[in-house]
Amino acid sequence: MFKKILVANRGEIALRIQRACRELGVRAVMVYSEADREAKYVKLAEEAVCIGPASSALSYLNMPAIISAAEVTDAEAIHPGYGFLSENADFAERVERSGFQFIGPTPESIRIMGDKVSAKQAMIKAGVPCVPGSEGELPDDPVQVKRIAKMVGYPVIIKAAGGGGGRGMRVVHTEAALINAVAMTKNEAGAAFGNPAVYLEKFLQNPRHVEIQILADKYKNAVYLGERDCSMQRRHQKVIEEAPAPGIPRKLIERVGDRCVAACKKIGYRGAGTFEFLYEDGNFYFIEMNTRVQVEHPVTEMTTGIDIVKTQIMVAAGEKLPFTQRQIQIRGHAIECRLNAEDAYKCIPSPGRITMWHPPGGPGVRVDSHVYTNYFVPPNYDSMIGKIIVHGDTREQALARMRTALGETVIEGINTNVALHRELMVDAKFMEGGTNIHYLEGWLADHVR
Ligand code: MV4
Repeated sequence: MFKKILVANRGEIALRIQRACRELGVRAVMVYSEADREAKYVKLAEEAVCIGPASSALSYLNMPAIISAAEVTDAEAIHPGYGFLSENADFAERVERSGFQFIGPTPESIRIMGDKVSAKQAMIKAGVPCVPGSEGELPDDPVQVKRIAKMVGYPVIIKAAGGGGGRGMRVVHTEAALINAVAMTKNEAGAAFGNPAVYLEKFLQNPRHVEIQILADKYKNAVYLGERDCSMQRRHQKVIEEAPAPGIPRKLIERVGDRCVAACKKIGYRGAGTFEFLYEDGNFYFIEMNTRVQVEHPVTEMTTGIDIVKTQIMVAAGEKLPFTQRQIQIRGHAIECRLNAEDAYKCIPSPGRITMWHPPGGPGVRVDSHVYTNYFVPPNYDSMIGKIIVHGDTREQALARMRTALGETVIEGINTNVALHRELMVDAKFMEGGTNIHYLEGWLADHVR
């Protein structure tokens, strides 16, 4: 095992990784920007290094500053968390060329999955079900583009190879609009991602977002840890996640999970990863793979009892996966509510000083947050200030525990979305389970006040 690793992130995930290190007996070096001097994990740290000013570009995205921090503190590995440099193949490469272990997949795996065309091609080859479409970059010839779209059937969606997470997409309903839409998406993609390549898919109108968590070691062992339903989102920002996904047959999850595991083995994937799918009318369609730990990993930790962050560190250190697929059991139901420093309904960021922080507790309740009473939420970063995660024997029990937990939660001094979560936990459609990716935006439109 490593003696010391550097945590190249901030906020609740920095604290989460620090906790995993403590359990493993690994020293954690924390990095922080000038805006994060007062963060809890910095105060708790045995070692912390300031890597620059508040601006992300000059601190958490500053590769030389982060690698220098690892050098001066004699760390052996770097954990990138999520966001920032976590899915930057060039960073992973520079980390490894500087003699450190990158806690994540190889730069090559990150690069393949970062290009959505090559990711999809790898998945088709590995037998993972994908959305019907162009099976590669769209050709330049408009006659061929029209032929592909006609075969797939309208509506279609044009997506940038360099996009992902909702960036660089355009829906097309008719052949008359197709060629212009392709040209516009290519132009925007070239400017935004430095890569004008686009591909085409059948546009699914009312899908759910269901993703499969995997873990893999350096010896081609891989397992899946079940699925998460992340359909409750607004503008591609997830708000509530849960596991298992309500109403999806276990046999179907097992079939798709096995394909994800086979794909990991085939491409030599290592570390934690997530296969994102759209789920519609009983079918799974792969869309993207995330090569990092995700915000919503705790719901999977609570239903499997597996510590995903510890396992990431163990497999990066060269250990074998400590469990087989047969040993993984899904128990009960978990729900996560993301706490954001924002207006509950208008979703406008609300940074500032938290004058009172009373997190909930009790059986089956977990709070992952780096904030505390008198903590100042800086305006420079994402507005998420933490997460409440609950576990119960059934979805109904998990919902009851989340209602209780949200009822106990007191956050004063800033606006938060706690009130939104309280309303959603008693919403009839959400309580039923299985709402699609458009549900929350519709709900918010109906609840303007
Ligand atoms: C789609 C789709 C419908 N059909 N692809 C948005 C984010 C990116 N990961 C892929 N996205 C979508 N791809 C096809 N063929 C609808 C979306 C989509 C979406 C997906 C997941 C979660 C929220 C979403 C919100 C709007 C659109």
